[in-house]
Amino acid sequence: MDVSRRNFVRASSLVLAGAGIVSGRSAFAAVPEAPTTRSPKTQAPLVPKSGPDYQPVATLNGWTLPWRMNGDWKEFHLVAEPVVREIAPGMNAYLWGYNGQSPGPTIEAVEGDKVRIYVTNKLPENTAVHWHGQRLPNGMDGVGGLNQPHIPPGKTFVYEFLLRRSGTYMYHPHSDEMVQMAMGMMGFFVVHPKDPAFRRVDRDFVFLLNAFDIEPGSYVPKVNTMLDFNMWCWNSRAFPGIDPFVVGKNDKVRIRFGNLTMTNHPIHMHGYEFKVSCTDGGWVDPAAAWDEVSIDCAVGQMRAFDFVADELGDWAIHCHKSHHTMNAMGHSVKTYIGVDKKDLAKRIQKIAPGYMPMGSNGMGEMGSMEMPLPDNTLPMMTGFAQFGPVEMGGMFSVVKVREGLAKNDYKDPGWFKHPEGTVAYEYKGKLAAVTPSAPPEAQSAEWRVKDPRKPAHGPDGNPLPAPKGGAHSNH
Ligand SMILES: [Cu+2]
Repeated sequence: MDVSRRNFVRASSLVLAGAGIVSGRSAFAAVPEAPTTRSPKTQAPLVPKSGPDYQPVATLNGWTLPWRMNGDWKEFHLVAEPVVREIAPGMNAYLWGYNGQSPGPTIEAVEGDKVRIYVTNKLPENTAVHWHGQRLPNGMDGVGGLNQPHIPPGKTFVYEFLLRRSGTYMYHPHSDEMVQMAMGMMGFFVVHPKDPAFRRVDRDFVFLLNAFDIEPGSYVPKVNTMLDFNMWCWNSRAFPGIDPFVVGKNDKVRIRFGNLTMTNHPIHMHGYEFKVSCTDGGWVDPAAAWDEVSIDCAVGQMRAFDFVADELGDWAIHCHKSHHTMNAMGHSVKTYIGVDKKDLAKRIQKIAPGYMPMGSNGMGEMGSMEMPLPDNTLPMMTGFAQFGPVEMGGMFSVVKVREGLAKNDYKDPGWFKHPEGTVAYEYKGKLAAVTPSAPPEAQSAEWRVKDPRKPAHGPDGNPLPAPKGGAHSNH
């Protein structure tokens, strides 16, 4: 595990303590260590070395927070702090998070555990942590001012509660909440069932949906944005920076996510139908679950769905709002479909070398462009796979189903090797002439430019002819 330690308590004490070998509490520092990581890679799930058995979750481009046992308390230490997060190769964001990353590490424990969570505030302002979805004493609910004093910079607060229900939860600030969530502060919280067999799966993936508004060429999110975000992320990563969901053939798979953006996200997976198995309100009775291929996740909600991975392949998984599978710069671009801009491009290139016209034939061409971009900016549509540019960004990844994977092998297996005769192919025979359905003027737009200071005359000095019926003109 790619994790460094902030203080002198060694990783091994986690294991020893859990196994009950260390008995004297004086062996512990007063406050448990706060491990930290700089890596944005998906780290190996943290298999429990003691206590009830469970299948640990894989946090997409993230990790699980190690803990120690102190008597019968499971102790964790979160540090709220500024972090640098790689959104995808080529772009870093200056965010706020926990223990070196945004989102913070996943907290995993078991139904019936007593958890003690230390929270140290290394931010320049107050914070507080709310444990979204948990049943707990009111004073542990983490709403600054309402349930507890805010945690001032430099101070450490302690939260203690019993995990009464297994399920899918998250944590996030409830203190200057808009700013702190816009800066990336959030984390997943999974409570495993006490009965190791209950709703058990072979692979269990978790991630949070989050969004940022980061101007191309800059590093810090604009925190007052309400709707017009330009980076649509899973665990503060955007395609092609989001790791694949690697699963073995016939594995029982669970994918869980929570939405801490300002809009809803219909999450769509190709190749399978699935059943919603859990929300932040609890487990869905199997008799009440129906088949879906997309599930909408509203703001502040969490959803988990289950399926059996019996179809091999590279299956896309993405938000179905098409603007959410795009990176910055995609939203304010004018529509130029049907406009031939070659001549215009040549003229602009005289004053702005490197200028590229966008989208005469749609914007798919953007996916393969090597266009000069401001520093620290991701292309709007990008990513390559075995058949060419994928023309995506934002909330997009791939479920890679392969034969013969070892139990906890999450390594990217590369692209799917399609059996012969199972890939869409070009028809090379003769085709009858295809008559276009649309009239000619709808197939290529005609633009006329009028100088408002002059009468509408053509370059020859004669009045411009009336536009042909239906043709677009800005006269
Ligand atoms: Cu979306």
